[in-house]
Amino acid sequence: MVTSIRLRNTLSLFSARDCVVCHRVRLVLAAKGVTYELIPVDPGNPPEDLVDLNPYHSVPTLVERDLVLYSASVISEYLDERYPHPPLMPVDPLSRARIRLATQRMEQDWVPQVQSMQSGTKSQAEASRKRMRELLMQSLPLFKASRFFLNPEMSLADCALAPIIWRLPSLGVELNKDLKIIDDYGMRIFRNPGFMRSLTPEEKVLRELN
Ligand SMILES: N[C@@H](CCC(=O)N[C@@H](CS)C(=O)NCC(=O)O)C(=O)O
Repeated sequence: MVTSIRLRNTLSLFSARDCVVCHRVRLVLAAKGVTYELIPVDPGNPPEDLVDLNPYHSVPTLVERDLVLYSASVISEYLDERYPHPPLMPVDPLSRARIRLATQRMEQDWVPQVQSMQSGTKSQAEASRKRMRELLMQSLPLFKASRFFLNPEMSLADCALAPIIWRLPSLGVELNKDLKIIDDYGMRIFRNPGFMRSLTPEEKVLRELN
């Protein structure tokens, strides 16, 4: 139940300042051109409002009047349906299922590596760097297959993936010659003004665009 929270906008997002999962939702909002109130949160010390609204106290959490959503996939799909333009999912069921599955694999396999590189011990971070390089190498054919990930147009899969690619060099995973195709893919998204709008100041400084 919404308690003490007094939100200025109809749409508000509780978000960490540098979080690959929160960034995913900010990128969906930016791609849609939706204005919203950003409520910065330290995930280790969630504010009382967030504790009241979300039983997991996790970010991202989206609030729209009486609606409270958490889990980046649930929020992203809701936003894509609520703000249909531009669409971030293909129309045919097979392509939609492929994009959902790829996004779920990113949540389960890729995001934990990023989080371990950001806040794990030195040996955990090194193991995650190695695992991340393996994941990138294994997925090279998918990056070669189409302009965006598994799709000719930008989709919710790219909103999950681009925040990961953005952080890699700052986490010690260089996109060198072997991975140039992934660097090129990232650049196609990073050069979009919507991507720049999706970044917090803390995330903006993680990379310099040439
Ligand atoms: N499954 C969640 C995971 C998001 C997540 O990992 N959030 C982190 C911050 S980057 C968090 O809120 N951690 C604190 C907690 O879960 O209590 C989602 O998809 O939204």
